[in-house]
Amino acid sequence: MATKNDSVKNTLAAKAAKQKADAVDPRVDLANPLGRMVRGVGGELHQQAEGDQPLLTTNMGIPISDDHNSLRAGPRGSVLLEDFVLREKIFHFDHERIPERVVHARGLGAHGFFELTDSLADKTTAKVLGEVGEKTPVFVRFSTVAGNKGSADLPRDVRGFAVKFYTKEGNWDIVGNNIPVFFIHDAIKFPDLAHAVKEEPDRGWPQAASAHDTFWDWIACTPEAMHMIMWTMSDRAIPRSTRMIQGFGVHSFRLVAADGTSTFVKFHFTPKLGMQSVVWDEAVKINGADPDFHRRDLWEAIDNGDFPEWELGVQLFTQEEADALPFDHLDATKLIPEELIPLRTIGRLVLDRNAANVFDETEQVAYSTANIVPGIDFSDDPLLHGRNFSYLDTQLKRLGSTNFHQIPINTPKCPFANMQREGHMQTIVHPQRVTYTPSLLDPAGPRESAERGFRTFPSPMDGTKVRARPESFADHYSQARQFFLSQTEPEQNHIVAALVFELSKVETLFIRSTMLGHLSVILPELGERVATGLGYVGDIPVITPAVEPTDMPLAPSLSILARPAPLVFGRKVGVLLGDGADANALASLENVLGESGATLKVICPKVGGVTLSDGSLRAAEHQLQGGPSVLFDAVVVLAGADAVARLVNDAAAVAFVHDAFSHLKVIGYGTAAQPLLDKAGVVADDAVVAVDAGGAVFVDRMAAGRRWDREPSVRPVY
Ligand code: HDD
Repeated sequence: MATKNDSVKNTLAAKAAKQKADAVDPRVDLANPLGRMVRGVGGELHQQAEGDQPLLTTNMGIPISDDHNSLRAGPRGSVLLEDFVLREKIFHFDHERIPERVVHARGLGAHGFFELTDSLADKTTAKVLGEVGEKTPVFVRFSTVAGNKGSADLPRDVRGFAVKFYTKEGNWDIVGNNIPVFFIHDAIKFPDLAHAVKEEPDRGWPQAASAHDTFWDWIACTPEAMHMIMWTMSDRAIPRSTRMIQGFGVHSFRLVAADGTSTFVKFHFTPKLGMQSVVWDEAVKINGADPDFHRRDLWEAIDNGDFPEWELGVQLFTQEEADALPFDHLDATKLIPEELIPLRTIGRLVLDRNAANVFDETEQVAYSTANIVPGIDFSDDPLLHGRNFSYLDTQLKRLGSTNFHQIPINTPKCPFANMQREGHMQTIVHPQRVTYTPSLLDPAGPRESAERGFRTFPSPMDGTKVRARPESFADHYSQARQFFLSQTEPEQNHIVAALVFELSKVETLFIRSTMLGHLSVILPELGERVATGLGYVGDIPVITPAVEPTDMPLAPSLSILARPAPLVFGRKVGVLLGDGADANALASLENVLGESGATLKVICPKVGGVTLSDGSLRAAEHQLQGGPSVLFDAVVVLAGADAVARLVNDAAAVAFVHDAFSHLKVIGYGTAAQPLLDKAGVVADDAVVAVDAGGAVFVDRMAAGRRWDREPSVRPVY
């Protein structure tokens, strides 16, 4: 838990100043007040200078005299085919959409940098991991998986965590998730998984939800998915913010040193803000109140100079250590607990610049697990090999050309040269005569380098061609059990509740019962609790696993709540104000929250604001209907007695307080607001805090997090 001094040290202002110094080589100087890129006479892009307003032209550069009226035969006559200005404008508009990603369609992205703090030069020749202090530009895209591009930000789903490092030796991508394991261990099953979870094709729903028959049908037939199911049913799948999720490379990769030795590596990003999730009822309501909750949160944080940061940690292990593990590290449905192979922190990832244009950058960015640089190599994970094929392939479909690497967000920031030519949308003019190697005609042309070029680690290979799974992948339940048992009690309750919710949406009874069979293999008590929650009558079917699960040591690192998190810094407090609200209490709150790095947002019955006790006017950021408490980490109610009398009869005000209580949040209140708390059913506990005398106690209580032991009194625990 961060101390108060830590938080104070980390005020937003200090952080912003520090990060300003950290900024690296942005492609576009956004300091330009006009913020617009224009083409110069030679076609080069440059920032528009003040007073340098460009002519509105067609794409052919022809100046436009009237952009609002099409060419007509008389003011009331037909539109003429001759109107090339109209034709080009509509033509371009008609073709604005490109296919959305087949999975991970909804995403949000930002620029930043990776700074190496601990060298791995003894393990890898990759410069990005060798030179301490080196800052490598990055572009990160977070995403949900199942939903379409226009879906909401908070379905129960995995979150994509894809990082493109623009290194001096080429682009290196970690295309990871916020969950360290995957549903399957062979890429051949991926289209089935995606088809099962996406909306059902005969009816077109549900959107962005796994709670339906086809998903659970497929899961019930796929025991290897059980470990991942424990994760997706946990609070990991409903994060409070993309700034508060971990990111995992999932697979084992190799690091290859100058002397040719190889070390296995797994990559973990851990958020500085700690991990935090919402509760399910909150997620459901946030999706309605603000479907852009996550993208707004990230955008605003970066815009305010509160730059999100992650530590990059690595788990390093040799072939011998891998062989000694009680499971196969090449199986992507398994993880290596930090308790078994500790994380070594080697750097920090900071996001300090929002994408300038969501389509140009976030939509067009093309990640691939196959993008690795010299000194990093693949392991023999079969899922990884399938992915390496898939990502290149999908970009051609999505972006329409083999030249998608020429789209600025995908272009390496280091020199690149080869003999690949032509293709749709070629934007580079290649003046060379020689487009092949070897050649005597062009001795200065690009040539390979045995020394600097990428070399595959010469791992020995043999075997008979076969379609088979290794026996070492066959234990599908032990790590699922380990995950469940490593959670704190509230987290276990949430997994049970999520399973009850999801399986209650499944209409086909034998899918429900088969799932109960699997859950009982994971842990008999888990199967029983979910059966109770479903009101299931009858015997739970017996499922015989290929390998009987074993009890693995508990791994607290798998829990969110067991890990320390600074729960005030970077959080938002919603203050519901009514006329006559105590100006001193508000000032104290604002002060102490500001010092702790939290933001205060004012909600009033009318957006114009309220008159405080000292006669001053305080405007609101949200009108009450548009600012429900689900949008905030903690809430406060301050209002004079007359205003409270009005709020008591406003359902939105009652719901504001009631929801905050049932979402286990810390509630601050001026004593005049007590009738509203009573109407909302608030029962006093140590997370319901009077703030008349100042905000210090409120902030201290916020640092302790949600009041989990309130939960059994507000919703059933099965
Ligand atoms: Fe994938 C996108 C992560 C397995 C095929 N995947 C995609 C993205 C992320 C992941 C974060 C979004 C990238 C972006 O923001 O543009 N995928 C994973 C992880 C996996 C995984 C962590 C397992 C460890 N994926 C996986 C398999 C296949 C794919 C097994 C196919 C064989 N994934 C794709 C894709 C996507 C994609 C169809 C859709 C859009 C894209 O690639 O660029 O190729």
